[in-house]
Amino acid sequence: MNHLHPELFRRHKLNPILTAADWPYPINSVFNAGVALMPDGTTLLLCRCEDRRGHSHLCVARSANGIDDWQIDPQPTMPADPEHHPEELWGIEDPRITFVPELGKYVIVYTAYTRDGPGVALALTEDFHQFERYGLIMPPEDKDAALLPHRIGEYWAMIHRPVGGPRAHMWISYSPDLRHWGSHKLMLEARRGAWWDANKIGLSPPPIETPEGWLVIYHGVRVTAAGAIYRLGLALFDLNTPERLIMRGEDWVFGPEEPYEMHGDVGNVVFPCGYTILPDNDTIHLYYGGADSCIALATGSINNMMEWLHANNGQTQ
Ligand code: BMA
Repeated sequence: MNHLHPELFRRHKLNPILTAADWPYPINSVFNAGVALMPDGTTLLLCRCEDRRGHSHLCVARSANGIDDWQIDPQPTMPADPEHHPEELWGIEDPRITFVPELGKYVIVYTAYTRDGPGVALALTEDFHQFERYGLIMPPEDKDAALLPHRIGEYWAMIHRPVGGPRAHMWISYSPDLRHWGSHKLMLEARRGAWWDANKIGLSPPPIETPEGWLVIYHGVRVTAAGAIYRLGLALFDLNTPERLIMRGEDWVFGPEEPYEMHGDVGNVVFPCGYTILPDNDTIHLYYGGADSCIALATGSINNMMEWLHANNGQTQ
């Protein structure tokens, strides 16, 4: 790691690891996958697949090493269900998965594309075959949500990104039952002006629980004359009061550089929705969508991210 180019994340040499060409049925693109490490060590990606209508559904891909030899479900694993869930009219997108020991279940929080814009929906599963939907838990416009893996005091906590004006920030809300949400708190504000994370930010994968706090990888959207650039930054939040910011990095730590990140349906986008943490409890496999067209893998170290945050903390607006 050097100061100018802190290579916090290393791209895998097999990138992109999944594209539409790998799919057993016709799709336009595959990107922005939620991730779960299964009890047998298998990496499960819950991939966002977009069809040629432009609507997305979710499909499972499994791999023993999390790198190659993906076994992809022969048809959509979790298709949108607009008949029973009108909020899924235009598809479901960008899942974030949290294993919740108290429930013995995976909680999937995803974007439901309603006729009034994207909202946040929640479903539970034990096996990624059957899904129990709770429906819309945050009305539009809201997305980029993930559940924390255990209660904070008595309440479940969920990070999300409502849009109510020209700037969009990260919020956190609390619930006694995963259905009813309140005590909404502003968690992290988009910066302003020339910053890489000016005006619009959002949670990327679920936060990582560390002894020092919740380590959050978030995306910032810089709008330029040539379009938007999606990059990643780091922040740390208090373990017991997760809306309390402890540190925020100044520089972005990962951005589009490779052709599969710069060119595709939406160029200049890196968009992770999940990771696995390896048995050393430090190495992370970060899975991200590249240019809304493929899935790629970058590896990193939680300790290195923490060290970098300590060295690059700056809460400037
Ligand atoms: C955001 C997300 C992603 C997407 C990105 C770039 O709004 O919701 O679905 O990867 O835009 O198009």
